[in-house]
Amino acid sequence: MAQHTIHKITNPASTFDLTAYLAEAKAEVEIALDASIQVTYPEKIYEAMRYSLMAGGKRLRPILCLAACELFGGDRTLVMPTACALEMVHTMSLIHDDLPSMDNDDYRRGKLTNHKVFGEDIAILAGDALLAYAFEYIVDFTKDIPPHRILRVIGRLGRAVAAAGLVGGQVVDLECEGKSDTSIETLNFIHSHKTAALLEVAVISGAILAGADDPDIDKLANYAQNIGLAFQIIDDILDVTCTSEQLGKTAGKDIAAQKVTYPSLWGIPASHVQAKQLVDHAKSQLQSYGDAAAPLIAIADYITARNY
Ligand code: GRG
Repeated sequence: MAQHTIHKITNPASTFDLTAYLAEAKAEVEIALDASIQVTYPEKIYEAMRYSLMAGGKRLRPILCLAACELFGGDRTLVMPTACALEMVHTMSLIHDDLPSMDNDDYRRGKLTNHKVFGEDIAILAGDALLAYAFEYIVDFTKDIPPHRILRVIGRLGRAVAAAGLVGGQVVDLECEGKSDTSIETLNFIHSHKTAALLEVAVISGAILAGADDPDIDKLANYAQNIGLAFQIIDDILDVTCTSEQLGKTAGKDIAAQKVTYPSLWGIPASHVQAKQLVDHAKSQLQSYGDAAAPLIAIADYITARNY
């Protein structure tokens, strides 16, 4: 019975060309992001915002938003402003995470970090400006969608970045630096807030804007929380198995900061097993959607297969 279920879940993704899907969606997102911010007076801040926003990255959060919208029959152009806003929020969180007062990193996405190029003062302000602009951008550029859906997305995005989301996760992460007795519960709290919360709002905002109902949104939230934790487990593994060149940021940071991570608790092989279980659970949430869920199922598999 279990084997039959797994066959049904993985089948749609097996013939699905994820590489082509990701390349096409990423190219569309890059064009939309490039058009989202023009450099005007005072140029320095717009240049700092654009520097990090256009620095590359997988664009996973916008792509999840587009894929969830398409699952419910929406056209991806309708949610592109929200997809861009998600990347703005993600980018600002990376800028602030890299600051000397936080992770103090010199490289991100293969380039010097924002504060290394523009100075710490401007990097803080570039993050602040990207965060505020993300909300403005959703409001000003989302067209042909009922306002109550847009309001719901704005509320969920606010919650995902504030103390109940990224900020809360980051606070506990900072508190745990150097503490070798950090529990698995605390580690899960950190990453369900720091990493999974934004992935969750990325997926559900696409679904909300496309008109999905509450049971569907719950399933997608569950899917996203599970891929979020799996994503973080793989991130922790890559931090110890990859070089800085491969990662585009300083490798080995977790050990240097004496952080408890999934591989430090479980070891690498068991961490892979846990990540796969989370991904299988994520995919099981999408069983009822059949072939239409192939992109989201393939993205879940990619989370554990990725090597950067
Ligand atoms: C949100 C108001 C506000 C402040 C920021 C600094 C901070 C509070 C939170 C830290 C959030 C953080 C950096 C989480 C890590 C998430 C993560 C796994 C990032 C890497 O994501 P990828 O691999 O990166 O998708 P690319 O570069 O591909 O986009």
